Amino acid sequence: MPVTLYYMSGSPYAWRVWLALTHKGIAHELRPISYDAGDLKQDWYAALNPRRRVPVIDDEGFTLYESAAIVEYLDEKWSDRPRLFSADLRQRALERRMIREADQYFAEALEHLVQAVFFTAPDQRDRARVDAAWSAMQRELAFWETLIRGDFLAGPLSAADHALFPAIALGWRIEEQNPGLVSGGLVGPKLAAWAARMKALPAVRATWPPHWTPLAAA
Ligand SMILES: N[C@@H](CCC(=O)N[C@@H](CS)C(=O)NCC(=O)O)C(=O)O
Repeated sequence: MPVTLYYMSGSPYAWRVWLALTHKGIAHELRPISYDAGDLKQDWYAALNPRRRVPVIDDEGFTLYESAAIVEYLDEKWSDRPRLFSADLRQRALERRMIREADQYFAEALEHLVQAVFFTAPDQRDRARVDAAWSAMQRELAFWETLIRGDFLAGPLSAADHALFPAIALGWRIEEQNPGLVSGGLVGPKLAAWAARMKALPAVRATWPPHWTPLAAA
C-alpha cells in the first residue's frame, strides 16, 4: 500500500518528505491540503495532526507528523533503499546536527519572512519587519557558507540537504514573486554551487512545486 503524504505545495517541510519518498523510490500518493479552504481547521485533520500543520504521512494506518521524524522513519523502514543518513555514527550525527540547525535557525528566520509577506496584505506590509527577516536569513546562510563540507552540506548527499534546500528555495520564490521587496542575495558562492547541484538532482526536479516557475532544463 502506498504511503499517503498530506502536503501543501511549496511547504518546505512537506517538500522534504516528498523528496525523501522520491529519492528512496517509496510508492506514495500525495493528498493536497488547502490552507485557504480551511482543511487544517477540520476535525479529520486534527485527528491526523493535532498541531494542524503539514506534512503528515499515513503508512498502512500509522500516521506521523513532524517532517524530520518522518524522514528518519522512512529512511529506517526502507533501509535497503538509497540512504539519507550515513551508516557511520559520527557522520550521521553531523547530518542530524545540520537538520537541527536548518530547522532551528534558518527556518525560524524564514518563518518571520513568510508571516511578514504571505500572511500580511501587501498594503499592510512592514518594510522594517521584512528587512529584518531577510537580513537574518542572509546572516544565517553566510554561516552555512562556512559549514558546508563538500559537494553537499555534510559531504555526501543526505537528509540535511533535503532540509535546507526547500527552505532556501521558498525564500527565492518570495523574492521572485515580490520584485523590489528584499535587497541583496541570499547565498554566497559555495551555497550557490550547492544549490545548482541540488536543482540538477532527479528527486528535486521531480518534486519541484508544480505552481512555481519551472526549473530550467538540466
Ligand atoms: N515542525 C513542523 C513544521 C510544519 C509547518 O510549520 N508546516 C506549515 C507549512 S510550511 C504549516 O502547516 N502551517 C500551517 C499553519 O501554520 O497554520 C515540521 O517539521 O513538520
